[in-house]
Amino acid sequence: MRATIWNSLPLFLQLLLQFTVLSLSKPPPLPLPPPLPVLPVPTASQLKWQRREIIMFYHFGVNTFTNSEWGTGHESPLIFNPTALNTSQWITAATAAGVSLVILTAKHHDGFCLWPSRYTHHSVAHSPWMDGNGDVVRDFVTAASSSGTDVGLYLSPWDRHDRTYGHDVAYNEHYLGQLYELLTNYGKISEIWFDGAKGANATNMTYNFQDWFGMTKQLQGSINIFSDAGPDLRWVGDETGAAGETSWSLINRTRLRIGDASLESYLIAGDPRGADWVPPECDVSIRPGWFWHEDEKPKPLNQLLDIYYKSVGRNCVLLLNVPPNKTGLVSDGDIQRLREFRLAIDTIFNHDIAGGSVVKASSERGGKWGAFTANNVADGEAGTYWTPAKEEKKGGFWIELRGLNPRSKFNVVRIEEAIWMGQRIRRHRVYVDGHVVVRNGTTVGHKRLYRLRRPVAARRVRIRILKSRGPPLLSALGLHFDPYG
Ligand code: FUL
Repeated sequence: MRATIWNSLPLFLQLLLQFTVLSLSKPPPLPLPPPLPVLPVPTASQLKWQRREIIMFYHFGVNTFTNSEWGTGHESPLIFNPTALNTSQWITAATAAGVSLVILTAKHHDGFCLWPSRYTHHSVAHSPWMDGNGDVVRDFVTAASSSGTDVGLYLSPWDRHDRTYGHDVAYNEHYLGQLYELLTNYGKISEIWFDGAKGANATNMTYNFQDWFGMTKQLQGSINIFSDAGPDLRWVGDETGAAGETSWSLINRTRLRIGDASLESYLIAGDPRGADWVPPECDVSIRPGWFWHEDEKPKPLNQLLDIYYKSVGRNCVLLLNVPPNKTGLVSDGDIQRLREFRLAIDTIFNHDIAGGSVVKASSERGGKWGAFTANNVADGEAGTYWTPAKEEKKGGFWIELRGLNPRSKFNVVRIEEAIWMGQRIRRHRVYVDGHVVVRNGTTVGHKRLYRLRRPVAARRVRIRILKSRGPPLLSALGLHFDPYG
């Protein structure tokens, strides 16, 4: 019966019906997967470190009591006597500033150890503090872990106290012995600082860095090793808290040498052809000195904000030093400044004028129903990104925020790359309502912040990417108002 009705239909209707049934039963098209990464890419530990944005340093030791920056190594341990040392107070100061990783100078150049190292008499064990039974490193890691804060340690290679210094085998053994104590007795250590500094007249000494790095990774698998030459994090090349306008996480590790001042400009900029992912860390002190001095004061808020824009806003992590004082506490003035600093950052960045706006791009990988649409840059999700479908012949790739509220003024532009897929952007330009506001932009990286000269109101903001290592991947584009300028 059914066949009879079917056969009685005209042929064209039969074909049309067959075609409709077939196309309705076809499975929906599969979404395009992400594009290939552009190597090198960060490790999980490097990525975690980068997302912290601000971390904290504590310089504390005999210098705190002698009003000096570089101790001689001849200080008596008897001078180390903080009357009210409270590492929980240090950590509270850090968490109030939004910091999730804190680094302590376990041993500075003077060789005095803040833990009772069995390889020296020059330590807290021979000081009057807690009758020689104290351990600042222990107190520090305990206070940090009870607030969920990660810990890093600084162990100065240059040691002006130990008699083995200058004897290559003996001192490398001594150093490895101390490093072993720190990496095995204090739980998880997230960062280790191998400082390249030494005085011009320092005794000649060859450090066996490869032995140190090897043992460190063996004992703490997820640690990040910092030094002038990485292997995981590199010095930014200055101590002013400012990265370069061009700031690559890529570099060629084979070109680096610890303590070589001639490499500073290479360290600052990094290298777009670098084979290794070794991102820059910007270390700077909240005060003029690294150690506490009675007559010094914390930097004003606007200077700290400037540092933030020039470090975090240039693809770096800011390592901010806050030196505890003679009593063993972070001074009230520094705590107050840290609070103001956090409040200022939150005030500026918690409100994004671009949030939820319409976003258009030169093209979108997988089309407008794909997973890589332009809207991803304004969805508030760190893990999504826009990437184009194809090469653009003229003018490069572009992405544009549209339909912005012309009454909402902004003076900060924030651009973020999906760096877990490789750092790519080499040259870009920023336009506000068709006018160029940033002409010679270079790298972006984890975060690029531009402070405009004055607040503007606009309907459109466009980023043009003129040169890139492979197709660009933008994870965020934000517009903010900074009232502190
Ligand atoms: C430098 C050292 O000489 C300073 O005293 C300070 O520790 C700074 C973080 O690194 O190289």
